[in-house]
Amino acid sequence: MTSTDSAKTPYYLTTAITYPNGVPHIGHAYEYIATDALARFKRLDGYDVMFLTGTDEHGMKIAQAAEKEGVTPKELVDRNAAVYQEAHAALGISYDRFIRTTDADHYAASQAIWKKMEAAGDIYLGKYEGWYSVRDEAYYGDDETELREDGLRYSKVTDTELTWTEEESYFFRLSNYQEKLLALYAEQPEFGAPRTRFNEVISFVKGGLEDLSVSRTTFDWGVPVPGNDKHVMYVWVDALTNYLTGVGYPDESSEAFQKYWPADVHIIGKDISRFHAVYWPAFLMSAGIELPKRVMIHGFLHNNGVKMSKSLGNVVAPADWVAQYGLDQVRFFLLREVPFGADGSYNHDAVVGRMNADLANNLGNLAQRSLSMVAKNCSGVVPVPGAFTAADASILAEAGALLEHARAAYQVQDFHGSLERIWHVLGDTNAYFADQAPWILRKTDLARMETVLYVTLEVLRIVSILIQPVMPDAAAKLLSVLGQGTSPDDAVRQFAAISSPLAAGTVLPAPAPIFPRYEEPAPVEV
Ligand code: ME8
Repeated sequence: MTSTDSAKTPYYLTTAITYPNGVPHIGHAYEYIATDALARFKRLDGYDVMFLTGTDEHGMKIAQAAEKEGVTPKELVDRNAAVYQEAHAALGISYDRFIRTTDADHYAASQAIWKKMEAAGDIYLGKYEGWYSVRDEAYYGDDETELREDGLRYSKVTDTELTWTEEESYFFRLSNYQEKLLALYAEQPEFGAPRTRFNEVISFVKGGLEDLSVSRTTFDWGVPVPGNDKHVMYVWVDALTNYLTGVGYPDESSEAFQKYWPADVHIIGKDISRFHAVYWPAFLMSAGIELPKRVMIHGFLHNNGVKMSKSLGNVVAPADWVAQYGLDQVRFFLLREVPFGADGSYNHDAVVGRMNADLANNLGNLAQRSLSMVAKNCSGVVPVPGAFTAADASILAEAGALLEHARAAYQVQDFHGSLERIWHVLGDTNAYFADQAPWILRKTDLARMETVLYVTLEVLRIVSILIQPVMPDAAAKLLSVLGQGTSPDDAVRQFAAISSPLAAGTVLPAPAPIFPRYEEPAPVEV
């Protein structure tokens, strides 16, 4: 740690950890990219960021997938964790640690929290009888299940097949936590978001909580229960604990734990809100550990409105998308298209629409047109502006307000809202550029042309700084053609000095197009 780090405010954020029984899809990519954008924003804004992601490697689902393939669970997770790490690299995910729940320090953390819950009197041995979904690694109450025409029982909550399970099991006294959880939700209304999804969690808790079965004896692919090797922990006990392992738990006096815990935000999908906003705070309360500040629940992405599934063959690999459209384009599309928290849909035409309208036209063309005019008519140097007219001042004020807007939006994970506002300002700047017509001023009023070009470049500078978290490569290229440095230190400095205007006299490199239009590949002749 450098001396400057200790002066920075810590910010700890996490994604869910993925089951490595399959391959990553666009839904996973969506969560990684959103969390990554937030991590990048906070780093630029001067925070000391800890960003944790990884794989959830225990449990019956993994054990069954391995058995089907005729490999050991460890072989399966080693192979697939690498696939997930490649996906992270392809998506430009700037995590600080990729945790695997088979990491040795994670066993220690999981057993430590178990012992704390046990010491608090919240764990007892009993017998479990009920409906279990292997797909969800979750138990469902009778009223949450239904018998369907195929003779099988399904979860009404997630549509997954259930099996009747009876075994000796340790239980966690979740029933003791109903009032405490409701008090938490009332005292910290920001604990869960968005409100509609959080309200579903609250109603679930108001409906009454049953004790939770937290161990299994029918397989051994898990963290052993301390003091009883016949049992492994229920996979969610160990999975949720990853957020503690990632910052040094069980060593609560460690520098990492002291600095980063409690987490600022867990970013997760809507299917696992109950685990994060009910079980997790209850486990932590029992163990006497501080609670995370927020659980942000995003929606699901569907392929053209249809749920992704292997059997439908509509699962898109994130790396294929990146190869087809470009990394920054994919990151932008996912965060711009769907308000974070809502469900959304993607298809080829929607991606191309965003690429061509928002990126190539509204941003790329504006940059290309203004910068090539500066190259031709101002000797490639940022011109000195004259007195600003009302139109100039208005557009500069709009751009100048973007940082505060972005800060507020990122604080509540409203990535879509931040991008929407930036593109609104770009739309106004395009209208301004068209109204002012600097290509006509070139013949009639050179000084005025210089002012209009200056104002346009200044908006582009502010926009480039603020789109870095979403489109790091394209933003760096834009900053470079605007004569700005592009090292990580430059980025933090420029962000802090965003309100210092573009310096007239800055020498600009030759402009280069940043966002090419997407052209459909020509049909293959036969
Ligand atoms: O739930 N759209 O892992 P997972 C958007 N191991 N998000 C989606 C999605 C979709 N179509 N499909 C899945 C698990 N997700 C557990 C988490 S955390 C302690 C343990 C999201 O691989 C999903 O909601 O099934 C979750 O946040 C993440 O992808 C991993 O899902």
